[in-house]
Amino acid sequence: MRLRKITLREIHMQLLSPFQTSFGTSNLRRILLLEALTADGVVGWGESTAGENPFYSYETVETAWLILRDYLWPMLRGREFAAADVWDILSPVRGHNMAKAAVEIATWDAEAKQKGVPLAKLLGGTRAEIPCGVSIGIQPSTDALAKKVKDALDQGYQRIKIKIKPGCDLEPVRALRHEFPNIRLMVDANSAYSLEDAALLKQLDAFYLIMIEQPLGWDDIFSHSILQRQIETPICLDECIHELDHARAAIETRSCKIINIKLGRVGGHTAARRIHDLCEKNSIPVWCGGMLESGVGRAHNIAMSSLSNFSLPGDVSASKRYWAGDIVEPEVEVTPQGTIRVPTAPGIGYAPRIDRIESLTKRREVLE
Ligand code: OSB
Ligand code: MG
Repeated sequence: MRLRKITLREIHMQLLSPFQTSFGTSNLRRILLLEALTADGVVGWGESTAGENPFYSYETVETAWLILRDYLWPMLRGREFAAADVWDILSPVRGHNMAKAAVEIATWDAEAKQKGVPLAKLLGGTRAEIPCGVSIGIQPSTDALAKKVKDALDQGYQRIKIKIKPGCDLEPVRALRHEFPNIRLMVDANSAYSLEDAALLKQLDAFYLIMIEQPLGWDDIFSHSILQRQIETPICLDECIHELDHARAAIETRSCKIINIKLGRVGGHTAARRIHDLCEKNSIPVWCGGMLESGVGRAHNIAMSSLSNFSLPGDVSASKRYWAGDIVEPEVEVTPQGTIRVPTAPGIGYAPRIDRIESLTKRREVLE
């Protein structure tokens, strides 16, 4: 394909309730959406998962915008390529994977639409439905947390993840395990601990969690290898895995037993698939993480989750958990069995609602 232009948009979306992690609280999402128009008139949609602040990763909406406009678009402009080539074309830019992913995933949507096939199929996905879990932020009280957990279980979600941070870890986990002894439960620390906390993290073993996600430094694979030798709970890496070599290092050093793949963090579908394939060869199950995405990013997550080694429930859940109204039609819905049906329409299979997107747009730039 050849791209005629790309349009960058910043939209603002209010979360239905604040989302608190060990690194901060999110209320209003600023989301960079990218619309790519091909020479033959097909439109592909992408979303950067860059945050409002450089706290989860160093990227922000501002850095992603700048990198897309000044570096990534000039590398693609006027060129003929397939979606599967984009990751390698953009490789001279080091890092900035969330910026890269925004345009890379849009080209995959466009190519699937050109071919008239669902994106999941173009990527090689084999699942008709994906298993879903929820990620529940830090709550003001244990009672509030237990209520959120119960609501999610009532809706059918197959796995519960709660956020933890120092001072808010053993107690909520103990309380939940007491009330829900049989559920698939896990915790996510978002890098809030250090190896000095190993004894405390070891106490989590008593609660047979299915995993602990990213307890230590955001780019410190080595320390996780030391911690994993000391605890029974499987470690899942999120923040540490930015590229294939990180996944290889984590597997070889036995720093984790599970990997969370996020399209933004790894730079799009091609990079995600390479990590997926490497993990599959090494019997490391993967699951799809979430970044409080709009329906566009969520649709891409669903397509990616249809690949065979996404065998654990991910953080991909229904639109209505986040937004009063999503920007795609239909909204993303979860079945009573806690699954999402992979759409069968061409491309991402959910139609962006242009009227709604326009009304949420705070900034726009067209690059030709
Ligand atoms: O660590 O998985 C994370 C949200 C923002 C930044 C990091 C994370 C998260 C989540 C939310 O856990 C997952 C979701 O989109 O529901
Ligand atoms: Mg995480």
